[in-house]
Amino acid sequence: MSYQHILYDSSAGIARLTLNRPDKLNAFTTAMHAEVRDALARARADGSRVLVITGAGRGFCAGQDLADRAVAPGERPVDLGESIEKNYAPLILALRGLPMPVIAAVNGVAAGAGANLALCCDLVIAARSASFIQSFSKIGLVPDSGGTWTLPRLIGNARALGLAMLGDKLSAGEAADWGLIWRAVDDAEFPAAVDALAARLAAAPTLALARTKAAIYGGWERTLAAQLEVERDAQRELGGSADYAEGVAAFVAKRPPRFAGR
Ligand code: T3D
Repeated sequence: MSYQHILYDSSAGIARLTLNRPDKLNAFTTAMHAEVRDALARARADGSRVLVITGAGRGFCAGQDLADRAVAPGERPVDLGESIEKNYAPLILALRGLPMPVIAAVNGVAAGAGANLALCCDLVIAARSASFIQSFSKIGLVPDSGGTWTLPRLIGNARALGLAMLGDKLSAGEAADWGLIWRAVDDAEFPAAVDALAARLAAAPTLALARTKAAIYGGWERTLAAQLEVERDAQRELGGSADYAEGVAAFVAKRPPRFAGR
């Protein structure tokens, strides 16, 4: 598939997906959703060990393209439930299910589903000038793309409800202080910080990170006893992995490990 609305490349184990409709702050259209789906399947298949998602231009993503939602008086509105079912929900689940770390490199404003796309990623790093807006209430919707699930888990009900009901802009710095994201970094340092984070994760034991991600997200649904079983099963599997053997050998030899990701 050739891409009109995103950019994708993968090298040295690092896949980079750039939402590329900068004039519209990278708002999602149906066509862009299809391209992102394709790119995520590529990242799974092409040997990538980390995925970085970012936006072209001054925004990260402004959520759904609202120009596609305007209706003339008397015209039937688009079935938003169908749009969620076909596009937004599969996107969030695909990102959560990717067996590698996913970095949201939030270069600018992230609004609506764009904010929740970022927040469903495993590590969110944002430029200090970036911001997060749950803009749904401004247009009469609920936070979607996992927002009502993710926000209270990350920051508690009080802050989740404040953000969701008021739709106010939260700066990257505040988001980091609240524990909503991993880090906010000064704009001048942002590209290098993203590259360093991606390179570090691309050299990490990918299979162990994939199991870590699945265990942590799945843990919200389990009892402690059930979670201990998940950890046991993961250690049983990982104990037979090439990366574990390498990690132990490197430790004993007092040298840096060279993980193959399996
Ligand atoms: O519909 C479904 O399928 C259900 C799922 C819904 C998921 C959702 O995401 S609903 C929420 C949709 N998003 C929004 O409500 C955010 C709308 N955008 C804004 O509130 C503002 O643009 C921002 C706060 C994000 C940024 O403001 P600012 O002042 O920095 O930029 P701007 O001037 O508003 O936007 C720049 C351009 O991008 C502008 O285009 P123009 O006038 O220069 O041609 C603006 O119209 C366009 N743009 C920004 N966001 C969207 C958009 N165009 C279409 N859809 C957008 N969401």
